[in-house]
Amino acid sequence: MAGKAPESDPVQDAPEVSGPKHSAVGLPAITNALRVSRQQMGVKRTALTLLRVNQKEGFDCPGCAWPDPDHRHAAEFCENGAKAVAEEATLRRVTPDFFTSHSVADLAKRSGYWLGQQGRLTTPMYLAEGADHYSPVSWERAFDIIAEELTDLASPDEAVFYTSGRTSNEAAFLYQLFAREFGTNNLPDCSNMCHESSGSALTETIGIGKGSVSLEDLHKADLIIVAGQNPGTNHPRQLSALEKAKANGAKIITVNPLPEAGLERFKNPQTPRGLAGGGTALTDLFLQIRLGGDQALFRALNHLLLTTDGALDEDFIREHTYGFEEFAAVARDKLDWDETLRATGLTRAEIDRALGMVLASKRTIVCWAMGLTQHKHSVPTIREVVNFLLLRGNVGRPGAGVCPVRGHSNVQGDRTMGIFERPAPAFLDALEKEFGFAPPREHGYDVVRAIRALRDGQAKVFFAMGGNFVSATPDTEVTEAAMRRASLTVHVSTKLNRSHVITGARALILPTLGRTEKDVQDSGEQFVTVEDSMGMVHASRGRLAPASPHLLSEPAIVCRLARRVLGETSRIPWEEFAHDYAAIRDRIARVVPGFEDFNARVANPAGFALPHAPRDDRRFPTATGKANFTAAPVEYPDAPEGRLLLQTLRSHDQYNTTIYGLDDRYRGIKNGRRVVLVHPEDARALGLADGAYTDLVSEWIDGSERRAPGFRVVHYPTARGCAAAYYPETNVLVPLDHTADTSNTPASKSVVVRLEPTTV
Ligand SMILES: Nc1nc2c(c(=O)[nH]1)N[C@H]1C(S)=C(S)[C@@H](COP(=O)(O)OP(=O)(O)OC[C@H]3O[C@@H](n4cnc5c(=O)[nH]c(N)nc54)[C@H](O)[C@@H]3O)O[C@H]1N2
Ligand SMILES: Nc1nc2c(c(=O)[nH]1)N[C@H]1C(S)=C(S)[C@@H](COP(=O)(O)OP(=O)(O)OC[C@H]3O[C@@H](n4cnc5c(=O)[nH]c(N)nc54)[C@H](O)[C@@H]3O)O[C@H]1N2
Ligand SMILES: [Mo]
Repeated sequence: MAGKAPESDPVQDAPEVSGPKHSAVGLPAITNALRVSRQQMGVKRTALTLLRVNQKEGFDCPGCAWPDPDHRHAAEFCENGAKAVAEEATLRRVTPDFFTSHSVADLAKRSGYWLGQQGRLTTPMYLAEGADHYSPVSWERAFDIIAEELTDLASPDEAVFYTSGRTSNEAAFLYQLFAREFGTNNLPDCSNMCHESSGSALTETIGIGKGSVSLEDLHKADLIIVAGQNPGTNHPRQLSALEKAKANGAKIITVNPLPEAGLERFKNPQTPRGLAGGGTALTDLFLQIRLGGDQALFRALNHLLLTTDGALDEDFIREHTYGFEEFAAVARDKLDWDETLRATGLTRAEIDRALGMVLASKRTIVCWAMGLTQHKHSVPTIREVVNFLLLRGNVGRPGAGVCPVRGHSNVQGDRTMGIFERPAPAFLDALEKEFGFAPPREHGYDVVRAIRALRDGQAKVFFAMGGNFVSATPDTEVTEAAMRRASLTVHVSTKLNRSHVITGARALILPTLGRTEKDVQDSGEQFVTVEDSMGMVHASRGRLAPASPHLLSEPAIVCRLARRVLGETSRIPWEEFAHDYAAIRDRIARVVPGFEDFNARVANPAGFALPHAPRDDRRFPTATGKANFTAAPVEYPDAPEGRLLLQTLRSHDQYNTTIYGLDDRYRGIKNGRRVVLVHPEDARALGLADGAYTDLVSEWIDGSERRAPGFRVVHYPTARGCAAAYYPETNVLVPLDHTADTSNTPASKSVVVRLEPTTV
C-alpha cells in the first residue's frame, strides 16, 4: 500500500531461478513500472508524475543520463526511469519518530533495501558524539556544527567534499566554489568510480573527456558496437535509438561476457509491434568476451585493419592524427593469436566476422559503459577503442564516434561545473578572475584517496552532496572503518541509506529536495539545469509539493553553509545566488566555456549543445594538437587454476545502491540478490551444482583475503572462467588498492575469487 513501509526487514534472500530471457521491455516492463509506482505513490500521483518525465516543461528523469529525443512521446519514460521517479516521489516518510524508535546500531543491521524503503527524509537530524540515536536539529544549529568542525581543522585539506551525479549544474557550481574558497580541491565524485577511465583516455587521445556523438549520429550509423554495457536495464531508452538505427540499416555488434536480453531483442512499448509482436532483434553479432578481454579484441581488429589493403582512412590519419607510425609498428607487425584468443575467449572466425562488419561500415560508433571502465587496464583499453575509430576516420563525422554512456543523470554536468579533484588550471584561472579569490592549485583526493586519507586520519570531516559513499565504494570493511574515524560526517540526501548509519564521531543528515519537486525561493519558483551524456544542456523543473516543509534545496544548503563557514571574509554573493538561480547561471556563463548567454539559451525548451571540438570541426585540443594514437602493451586479467574472475554488476531492480526490489527479470532471477552466475562447465569443474550455496572469497596479491558469504550458485551462460554477482553486496570483495592505472577507478569488474561451499 502506498505510504506504508514494511515493518520488518523484508530481505529474506530466497532466490528462484528460471533462466535468462531473450527480449526486453514490452508489456511486462510497463506493468512492473506501474506496480512499483503505485506501491510508492498511489494511483493519482503515479499518473501525474510519470507524464512529466523528460517532457519539455517537466523535470529531467533522475534515472540515467541518456539524452531526450527531439520528438517526445507522451510517455517518454522507461520502466527503470519510472522506478527512479517512484523512489523519489514516494508517499512514505522518515520522520523524527522513526529515529526515536530505531537506534543507529539497529539501523546499521538493516539492509540497504529496507533503509531505502522507509521513504523520504523530512527533517535535519543530528547524531551527537556518544549518542545512540539521531535527534532533530534546526538548520541553523546544523550549519553551526559543520562550521565548528571545519574551522577546527589544521588545514582545509582535512575536509572532503563528495558529490554524486544527480546534483544540478547550479548546485554543483556553488559547491565546488565553496570548497575552493574554503581552500581545498578535495572534490571526489561518483565519476571516480564510473567513467573516470573514459575521461582519462579520451582527454589524452582526442582532447576532451566526453563522447563525440549525438542521438542523430546513432540513428545514422552503419555499425554500432556496444561493449561492456547493459542498456536493457541501465539505459532502456538507448534501445529505442538502437532500434531506429537498425531501421535505417545499421548493424550491431555486442561485446559482453553475458547475453543481455535487452540487446538481443527489444519490444518497444511505444509501438504496437513492440507491445504485441515479436519486437526487433538488435544484435547481429554477439562476441561473448572474457572479462577484461576488450583491449586484446580491439588490438586484434586494429592489427587486421592495418594489414588489410585500403582499410585505413589515410587522409584523416595524415591530417588529423599523431603517433600513427609508432602505433602501427606495434600493432601491425606482430600479433600473438594464441594470446588474443586466450584473452578474449573468442574464436578467430568470430573476430574475422567482426572485421567484415567493420570493413563494410563507413560510419562506426562504439558505445561503452562499466564493462570497459572498471578494470585495471581500462584506460589503455579505451585508448585502443580510440585507435580503432581513428584508423578509419570515425571521429568527427556524422554517424561516427566515441559514445561513453554515462550513468547518473547529471554526472557529466557536475564535472563540467568543476567537480573534480584535479581541476584544469584554466578553470581555476577563470574562477579567480570572476570571484577574486585564489583557489587552491594542489590536486585533491579522488574517491579511493579520500578513503585512505580518512583511514589514516589525514581527513577528518566528510561531507556528501548526495550518494551513498560507504556502499558505493570498494572494500566495505576498510571504508566503513575509515568513515568511523572521521570527526564529522554530513550527508545531503533525499533517502535514508547506509552512509547515514556508519558515521564519524558526530553526524548530520540534511534532507533535500529531489528533481520532481517544486523549488521556490524568495524570487519565486526556480528551475535547475542538467547536461546529458551527449553534452546537451537543458532545464529541469519539479512540480510536486516538497516531501516536507523542512527541506532545503541543494543550492540553498550550499549558500547557507558557505555564509556560515566563510562569514564576512567571503567574496561571493551567496545570498544573491540563493535568492535567484539565474544569478548562478550568469556566473557559470562567465566561467565555463560553452555557457555564454546561459540564461537566454536555456529558455529554449529543447536546450542547447555544448561545443565539442572533435565532433564539431575535427579539432583535437590535445598536447599535440592532433588526435593521438597510443601504443600500449596488451593486458588482460587472468585467474589462476580453480579460480574465477568475478564482475560486480547491477540487477534490473536497483539504481546503484538503491534497491527497488529483489528481482532481476531479464536474467530470470526472482526474490533474491545473493546469487553468483557461473558457467555450468566451470561450476561442474568446481563441484558446484545449480542451487548450491557458496562463499565468495577474493584473493589479493598481498596474500590477503576477503569473504562474502552465502551466495546461491546459478548455472548461467556467461563467458568461461567468468562469474557475475551484484553490487553493492560484493563490494566487500574489491580491495581498495585494486584500481585502474591512471584513472584510479576501482576495478570492480575483475576480481579473482575462489568459491568455497558455504558451511552452515
Ligand atoms: N536502472 C538503472 N539504471 C542505471 C543504473 C542502475 O543502477 N540502475 N546505474 C547508472 C550508472 S551510475 C551507471 S555508471 C550505468 C551503468 O551501466 P552498465 O555499465 O550497463 O552497468 P553494469 O550493470 O555495471 O553492467 C556492465 C555490463 O558490462 C558487461 N561487462 C562486464 N565486464 C565486461 C568486460 O570486461 N568486457 C565487456 N565487453 N563487457 C563487460 C556486463 O556483463 C554488463 O552487461 O547505468 C546507469 N543507469
Ligand atoms: N562493486 C561495484 N561498485 C560500484 C559500481 C559497480 O559497478 N560495482 N559502480 C560505481 C558507479 S558507476 C557509481 S556511479 C557509484 C554510485 O555511487 P553514488 O552515486 O554514491 O551512489 P547512489 O547509490 O547512486 O546514491 C544513492 C543515494 O543518493 C541520494 N540521492 C538521490 N537523489 C538525490 C538528490 O537529488 N539529491 C541528493 N542530495 N541526494 C540524492 C539518496 O539518499 C540515495 O540513497 O557506485 C560505484 N560502485
Ligand atoms: Mo556510474
